[in-house]
Amino acid sequence: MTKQRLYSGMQPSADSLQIGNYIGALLQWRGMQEEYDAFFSVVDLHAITVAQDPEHLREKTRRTAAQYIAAGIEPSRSTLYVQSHVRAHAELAWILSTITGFGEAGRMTQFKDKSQKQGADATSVGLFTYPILMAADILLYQTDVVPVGDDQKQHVELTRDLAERFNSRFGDTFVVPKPVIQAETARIYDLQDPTSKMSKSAESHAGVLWLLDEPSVTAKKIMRAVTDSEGSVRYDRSEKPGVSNLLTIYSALSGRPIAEIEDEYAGRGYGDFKKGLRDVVVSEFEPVRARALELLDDPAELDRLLAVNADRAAEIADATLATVYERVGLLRRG
Ligand code: AQP
Repeated sequence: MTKQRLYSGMQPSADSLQIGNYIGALLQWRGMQEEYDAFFSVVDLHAITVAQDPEHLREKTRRTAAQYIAAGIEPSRSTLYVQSHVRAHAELAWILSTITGFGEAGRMTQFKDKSQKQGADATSVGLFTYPILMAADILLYQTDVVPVGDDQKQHVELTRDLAERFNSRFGDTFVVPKPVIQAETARIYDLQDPTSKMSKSAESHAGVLWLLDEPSVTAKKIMRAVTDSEGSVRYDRSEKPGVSNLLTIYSALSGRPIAEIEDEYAGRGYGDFKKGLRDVVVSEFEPVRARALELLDDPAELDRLLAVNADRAAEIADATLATVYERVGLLRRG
């Protein structure tokens, strides 16, 4: 039986990924790559929807790819590539933008939130059309499933609408993909502000656990994580967001149920609990960090791997794009 196809990606928006990216995305991707024909991209074209320093962007793109591999995404099994290496993404995004309603794109809540924060003049048209580029990413590969966080669900819904609209106007062309929404238990919050999602672009780094941080820095951040005055290790998302977040991380990385961890630390203080968590996180991150740094020591080899994977991706993407051009009625060059 042929495997279903899966597509997902991350923006190279920081030098290191954070533990939310690791638990919420990379661990799940790693687990899915056997069952699916998986495509994982570093979405650099999405990253430039906010201003980037060119040299730094190149570096962040390599670093993101290295961390995918270090976390267990195998470039010989899954197709792991850089979005801008496959030209069809930008080309299909243009075609799809011509069948997207202005009002429809304007209803995307992520755009509304981000543009409100930045103000209209600082907001690029690229940020507005971001979901259309994401639709192109997914549809180029005839994707069946898209694992995403809850906040991306609306973008996958738009992708489905565009695929259905194109298919009904121009004839069956795209597979209509389904979102696989990440469990709430995979959502990680900032250690200093445990009601906000941990994010690569957080203003303060004090509550962000970076995959590539030195172990001593990771340890310090965990020991300083915000808790509460109750003193009991108990999961209660609304009343005890700090402790609940630490329990989520502990459980996700150790593979142990939250109730079992609560039992282990019953009657002991937060200090003990945090030390236990520190050991779990540091020992999980250490080999990933070491492998990522090793890969980054040989950028030529990393670039070679990415090029081989981009060729594999382009073969599929170009075939889809050729069909799209044909269906839309673009005159092909003689
Ligand atoms: N805190 C989180 N908990 C669980 N999962 C998370 N992801 C991100 N933060 C958490 C998942 O990681 C992937 C990253 O996708 P992205 O790079 O396109 O951007 P994002 O979702 O907006 O992630 P960040 O880290 O917050 O990046 P910036 O700051 O650049 O916007 C997705 O699968 C996401 O669900």
